[in-house]
Amino acid sequence: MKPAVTIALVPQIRKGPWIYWDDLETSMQKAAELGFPAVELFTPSPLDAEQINKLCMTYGLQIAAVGTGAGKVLQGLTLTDPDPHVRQKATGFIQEMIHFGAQLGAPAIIGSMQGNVPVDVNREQALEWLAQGLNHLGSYAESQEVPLIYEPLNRYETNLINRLGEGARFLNGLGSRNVRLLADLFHMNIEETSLADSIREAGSLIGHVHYADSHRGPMGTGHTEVPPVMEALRAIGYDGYVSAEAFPWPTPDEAARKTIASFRLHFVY
Ligand code: LER
Ligand code: MN
Repeated sequence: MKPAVTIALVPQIRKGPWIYWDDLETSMQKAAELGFPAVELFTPSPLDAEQINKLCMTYGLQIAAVGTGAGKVLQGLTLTDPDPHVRQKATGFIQEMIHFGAQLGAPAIIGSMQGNVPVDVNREQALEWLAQGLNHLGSYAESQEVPLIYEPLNRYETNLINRLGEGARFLNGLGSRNVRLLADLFHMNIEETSLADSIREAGSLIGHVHYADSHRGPMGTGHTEVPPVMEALRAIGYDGYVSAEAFPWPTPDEAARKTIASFRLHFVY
């Protein structure tokens, strides 16, 4: 297991749950100084991968993952839009983000780009559109030698799939075997009966973890019990990233410090 910290470069979502916000290089430098081995990027669109690779070499960092949610926030795209042209544009945008991430050795995450069951569309139809999107994008990611990460979100953000167990059943029914689950501890705190049991049940399907406390502050500031979560991740042999996607409370620097302190308290890495 390896810690990571998020950097968001989308000013329109300034109030969102990401730790660092401002300049990419300054944020990478700060993450490296605190001892993070990796950062996760949330960008409006693909950036220049060569330039980012250079920054990674300068600061000794890896890219843990790239988020695709800007496609929804900035362009209104989702994989379950009733309009086939919008679904196609959503798929195209995610494909570009997969390619961007793959050049950095990082998977792309499908979170809010999954959308919702649209009004006047039945649930089965929406899930079929989601499956089509994930199958196509999972195969594309495979051709780029990265997995694709699918994130169940809490009920206030999607009515498609809210729990890891449902997500696991859905992924097991796909044609593509290259899609993995994201266990976001904040969404799970709202939806799961037990964080640890859900992690154990999802097992090797888990490909990425978002690390935030019960109220989505940095880990250690809320009431999530971290030891059973870590024990479950160890038990399933999880060796991926545990990436701080949390509100920058009280400040980005302080939130990053609290996060790495929590990692150090609960992991040996
Ligand atoms: C959204 O709540 C979230 O958790 C992100 O990782 C996906 O956009
Ligand atoms: Mn998340």
